Amino acid sequence: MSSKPELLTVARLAPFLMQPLQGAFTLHERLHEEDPAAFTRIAGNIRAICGSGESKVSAELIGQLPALEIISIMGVGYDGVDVAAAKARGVMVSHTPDVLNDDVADLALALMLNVARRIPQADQHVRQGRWPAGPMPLARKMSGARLGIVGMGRIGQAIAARARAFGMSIAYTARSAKPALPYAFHATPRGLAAVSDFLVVITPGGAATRKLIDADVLRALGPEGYLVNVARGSVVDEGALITALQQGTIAGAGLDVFENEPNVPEALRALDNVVLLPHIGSATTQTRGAMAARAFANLQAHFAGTPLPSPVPECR
Ligand code: 8YV
Repeated sequence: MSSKPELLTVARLAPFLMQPLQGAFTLHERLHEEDPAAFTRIAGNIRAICGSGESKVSAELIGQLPALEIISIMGVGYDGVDVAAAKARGVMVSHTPDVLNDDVADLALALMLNVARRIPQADQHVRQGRWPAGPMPLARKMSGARLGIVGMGRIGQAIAARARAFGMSIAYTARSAKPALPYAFHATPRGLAAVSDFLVVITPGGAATRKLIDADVLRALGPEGYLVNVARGSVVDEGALITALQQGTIAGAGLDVFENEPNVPEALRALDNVVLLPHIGSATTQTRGAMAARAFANLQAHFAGTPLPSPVPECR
């Protein structure tokens, strides 16, 4: 019999996380989904869960695991975890903030440039041999434009720092103003959208921000405005966004996240004024390696009885 703690994975985890996990734990890989009957037999032994930012860890799953002590998420977002249910049971929840700030901020700027300068279409213009027949239509300048950031946390601030180098004016909305920052605060996304050329969404997902960006906000952004979402699909009303893009209510959108990943509505895929990415905000070798190391370090610390490097705020 192994004396290693038993751990349930609730996502397809990268090999560079699976390898250390295999060394330290007896793993049950997504057994709750793969083989529910076998899962029921071993559920009482599970002491840890490891998943990704998109993983669902419901109150029901937590309820099936009487020996559960910790949920380690490899991601900064943990909106799929029922933290209240975990806390009620004394189960710790950890995540991996900070190490992905650069990558997600880089990607936000890339999406802004790609959608405004129509870089995917320009690439196609060359590849498909259309250049000799004539130039591309002119695009939209990004430098010097007005940027509105929805959510001014660590990644929001990293986006703002980059946008400053582009000479953009920066404003934001958040739960509360951050007087230490040199950016204009707006109380609502609608008010912010009305004074923005680019509206970038980088707020946590979950019930508090569900469909925060709705038809009203998009109308305020207007026909010259671009929406970029590198947060969670749930923050944007996807149906309202598709209508706004189809009708020219806004100029375009750059999206790394969607309501029902990995499924992206056909209506969105059919549009020419969007750039669509498969949730790659943190997807570099360097950053995913750092996230995996942190997710593992949280587990190690827990089972060593030492403080976790990065518990979620609710568990601090
Ligand atoms: C990843 C993310 O998609 O950190 C998050 O919240 O959404 C992403 O970085 C994923 O969690 C990687 O495991």
